[in-house]
Amino acid sequence: MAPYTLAIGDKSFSSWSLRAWLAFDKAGIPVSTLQAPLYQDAFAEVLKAFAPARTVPALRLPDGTVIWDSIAIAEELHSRHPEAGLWPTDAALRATGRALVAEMHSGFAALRSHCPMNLRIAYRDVPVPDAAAQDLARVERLWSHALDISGGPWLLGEWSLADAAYAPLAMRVAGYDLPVGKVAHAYVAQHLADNSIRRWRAMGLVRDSDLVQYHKDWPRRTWPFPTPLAARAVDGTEAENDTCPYSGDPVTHVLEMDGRRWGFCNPTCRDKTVADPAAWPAFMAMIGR
Ligand SMILES: N[C@@H](CCC(=O)N[C@@H](CS)C(=O)NCC(=O)O)C(=O)O
Repeated sequence: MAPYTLAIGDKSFSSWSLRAWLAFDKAGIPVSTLQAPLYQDAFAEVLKAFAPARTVPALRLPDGTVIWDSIAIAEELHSRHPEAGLWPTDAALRATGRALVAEMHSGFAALRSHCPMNLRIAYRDVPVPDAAAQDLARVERLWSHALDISGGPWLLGEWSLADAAYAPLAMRVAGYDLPVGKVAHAYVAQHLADNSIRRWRAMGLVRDSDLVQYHKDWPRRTWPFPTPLAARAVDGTEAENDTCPYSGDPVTHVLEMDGRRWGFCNPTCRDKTVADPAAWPAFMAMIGR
């Protein structure tokens, strides 16, 4: 059992949850997640154990203390694990990062409500009202500023909590095909290639419901993540490996890829791998790629 427990929302839609989870994943700090389903009675039920939280993410520390806001979670994690590199050691870059995070946390309401994060459906020909366009221009200005002083490829050079904060905005630019310049486009591509976000998305594709509240009338297109390696779920338990690459438990569910069969200890582990095999280092190491 991991010492930290993080309550999150539906992975396909909960942008604040993604930010907190990314901090754990990038720092390599083990965390148990509890999913509180958005717009369902079970949401409040799950959060009862995280009082006084009323939104996700909410984090329970090993001593039982609850933290109910994404910035507080990120900063507390950095304080407890300064060696994890969540913020750069360079003081000027770190200060810039904190300003970036603060503006994300309190800003861009028009853009966020016009284009809610949806990692299941991507759109094209999306009209951008003035207020959202102004937000988008400001985001580009901030990204350019940070990338200029750090040299990239992440906002502060190496991946940091600033990139966690802006990951959902990068997903909006990609998912709604929003018009941005070359620098922002390259920064969005950096997120799309990132295995942490791809794993989060793969888990959401497998486990989440498709919430119609997030549907838009605009034309749809394929999500512009890198095309996943072709794999499919198959029946039976026959596989080249005896134990699951993630848990070490016996194989019960199998996928086929390039004519070879690989096994996992439950359908979720198998299906999240089928969704994007290359995003899972333990699987790729097992198959020797
Ligand atoms: N300021 C909060 C915002 C959290 C938030 O609004 N989370 C949304 C999900 S992404 C939520 O819990 N919505 C459910 C609700 O408001 O009832 C943070 O940074 O953590």
